[in-house]
Amino acid sequence: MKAIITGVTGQDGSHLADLLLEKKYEVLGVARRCSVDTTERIKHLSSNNNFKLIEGDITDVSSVINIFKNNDNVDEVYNLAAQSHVATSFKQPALTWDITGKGCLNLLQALKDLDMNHARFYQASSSEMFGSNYDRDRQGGRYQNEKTKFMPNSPYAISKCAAHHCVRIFRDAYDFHASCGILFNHEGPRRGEEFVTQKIITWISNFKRWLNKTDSQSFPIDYTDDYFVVRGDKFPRLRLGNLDAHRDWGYAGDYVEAMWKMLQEPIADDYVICTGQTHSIRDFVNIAFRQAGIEEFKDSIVIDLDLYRPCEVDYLKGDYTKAKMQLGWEPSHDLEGLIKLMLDAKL
Ligand code: NAP
Ligand code: G4F
Repeated sequence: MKAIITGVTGQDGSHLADLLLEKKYEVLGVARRCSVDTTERIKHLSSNNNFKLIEGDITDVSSVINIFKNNDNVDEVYNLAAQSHVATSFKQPALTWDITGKGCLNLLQALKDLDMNHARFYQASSSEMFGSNYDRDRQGGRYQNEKTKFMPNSPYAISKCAAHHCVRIFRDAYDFHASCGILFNHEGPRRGEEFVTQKIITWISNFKRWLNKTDSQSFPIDYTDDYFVVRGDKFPRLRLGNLDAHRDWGYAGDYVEAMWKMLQEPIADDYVICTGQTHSIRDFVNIAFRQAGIEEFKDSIVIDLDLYRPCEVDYLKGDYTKAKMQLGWEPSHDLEGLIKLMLDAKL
């Protein structure tokens, strides 16, 4: 089997490449040219003969066409490439649209024009598409599943909705085997440091190192508005935005397994992938500080209004019943386990 992965240098792309290589696939990873090395997450694959990096950018139609023309026997295409940072999408909305929205159309249209709809297609849709919407269960609890209507709240989410509907149209109109995974937040040691979970975990590990270095057992810790200070040695306090938003956080390694399972189904379809549990950012902070043994510092976080978003997604809690029934998929990590995994990797 041969697969193409766009976004292979990202968190999910690197996990998916590992999974497909384990399953004896030939994997082609698409990476765009950059002035610095972006291949940290796939360094361990550099000597694997079944893995090849190819240069390409999904906003550049001719580069997409060339990739497919040169690999017209490809069995599966996974589109994971995106400008995936929601806050950035408010600052660079048109770029986000070009990559996260139109990029998906470029891939589908190229496959169609090249008569390559034999290749099964996966699109990385997102729980961000639900925005401020949810349904209620019999007890009044809020949740989102495949039937919940999208109400996007950011340029990123709008772009993902457009891509999601493109997939549906190519499935219905041109007989593509194309599936969307509506994935809720998923994290792990390979998560980028600009996302809130890894930002907190990275800060904790640096702070603990600083505490050890300064011999803070013997000397008192002073606080300024922005820093901890021990004997003139300063360490920046953790600055966060909205701590009240709720997210359904799972482990990225589990979620790429679901992507692969979707493409093995005889009929293409869309699936919600999540844990079914929700926690606030404040809960995440509390658990992480406790697990790291620095609970007494958890109230020293600086709330930075500049880190609030113009529009927020307040509450995400998924229902993965369909994925469980049809794909036999279930998450393996709860939030405690996920935080432990991320802390162990950093510490
Ligand atoms: P990520 O770490 O930000 O990775 C994004 C990848 O896209 C990177 O490899 C990036 O390459 C690549 N990319 C960006 N622009 C590109 C372009 N123009 N052409 C080709 N490649 C480009 O994201 P992730 O967390 O792995 O997420 C994977 C996908 O799932 C994304 O589409 C994301 O929107 C979606 N998603 C993620 C989550 C989550 O919680 N992680 C949840 C739902 C959906 P560079 O290394 O060059 O930047
Ligand atoms: O970690 P985040 O940046 O993830 P967000 O916005 O939920 O998006 C992630 O999950 C989506 C799936 O639902 C993906 F589609 C998307 O690509 C991405 O992977 O922020 C989580 C929450 C937000 O409510 C944000 O306002 O944390 C809040 N937050 C509070 N302080 C912060 C910060 N987020 C970031 N990034 N940095 C902060 O300092």
